[in-house]
Amino acid sequence: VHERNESKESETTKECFKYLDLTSRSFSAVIQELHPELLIPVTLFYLALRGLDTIEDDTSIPAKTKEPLLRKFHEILTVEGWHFDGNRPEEKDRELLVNFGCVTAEFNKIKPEYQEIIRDIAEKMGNGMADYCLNAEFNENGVDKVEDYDLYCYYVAGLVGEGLTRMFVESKYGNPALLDRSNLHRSMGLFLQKVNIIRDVREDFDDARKFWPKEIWSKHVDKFEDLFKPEYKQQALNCNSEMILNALDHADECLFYLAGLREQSVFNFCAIPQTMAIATLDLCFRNYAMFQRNIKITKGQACEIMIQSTQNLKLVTEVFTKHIRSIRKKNRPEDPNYLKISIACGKVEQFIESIFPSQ
Ligand code: PS7
Ligand code: MN
Ligand code: MN
Ligand code: MN
Ligand code: MN
Ligand code: MN
Repeated sequence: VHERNESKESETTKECFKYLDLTSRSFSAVIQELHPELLIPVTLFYLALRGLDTIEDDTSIPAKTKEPLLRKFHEILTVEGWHFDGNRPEEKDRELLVNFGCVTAEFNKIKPEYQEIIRDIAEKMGNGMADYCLNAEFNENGVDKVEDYDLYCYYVAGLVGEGLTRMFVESKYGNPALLDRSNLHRSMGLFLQKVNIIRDVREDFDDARKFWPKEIWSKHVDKFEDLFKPEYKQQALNCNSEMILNALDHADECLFYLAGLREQSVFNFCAIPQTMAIATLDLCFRNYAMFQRNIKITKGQACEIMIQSTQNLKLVTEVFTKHIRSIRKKNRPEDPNYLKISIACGKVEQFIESIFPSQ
């Protein structure tokens, strides 16, 4: 929709886009097509939170260093030249924090209203991350109740939905009514985060991180690690179904949120991750490979989804309908959540039917 004008960009702006490319795979392309008013603010928002997450994810940083870093990260954003080289060398996005000076330099140049939104969300997220990752119980046993799972996802993703919504409204490219619907922007974040946690279960387990709540997995296996043993294949699949059922609950609110967007580049930016997420959920449903290795939708599928997600809401709902039907088809009566999954699919289908009646 819009194109960056590289000839007019400063050196630090170019550096920020370099780190956007290096750290995001999926977000970089959609962010770079945002309306010029939002392009740099959203890029800096992304890089700030990516920096915060790179500190959170690094288990080699001792708690006494990590806690103040997470809690004070929002203050660091305005400290010209601040950077951090305390990540372990293998940490994926270490380079971003080593060269964080380009982010702080650009941060001080954007409209104070955008600075304030980024600062506020980074403060809330950093404190939320600190509460979790410094809790011994969470580190040893993972997430306990579904309520704790929702709160963790709210800190790392629901808050991103809030911050982006505030930016859209600030720029006048978002409907101010969206600000009063906190359940909607929270669902936008939670749906993405939950799909990420479902899909990455194997990778996270290999890193000794458990995000699936005990309240759910304990209904299927005695120990979390049993999910990865071939003799518990059916239990693992049923547990996965219950996690997917939990995530599906957010799908209708995501579509409702998308229905409130008017500007095309903002719509595309918001819609693409959501259609990718529903396609990923479909790929994961009753797919045992998830417990053995990392799975991903194919490049071809991703391309097709991108095209369908950058037109209008009708085509976006068609992507959702296609994957909801596919989930329904794979649903099995032997699954303890068979009925609930069928009802959850029905709820999404009915919502779509209410906005686009078939006759
Ligand atoms: C500011 C665009 C559009 C209203 C870095 C976009 C990690 C799922 O942990 O690398 O490496 O497996 O796949 C993004 C709502 C957040 C939620 C969250 C900031 C949608 C730091 C995305 C992204 C709100 C915490 C994927 C939340 O990362 O995960 C901007 C509206 C960052 C959004 C993390 C995860 C993002 C995530 P990991 P990924
Ligand atoms: Mn993290
Ligand atoms: Mn991460
Ligand atoms: Mn990551
Ligand atoms: Mn993940
Ligand atoms: Mn990832």
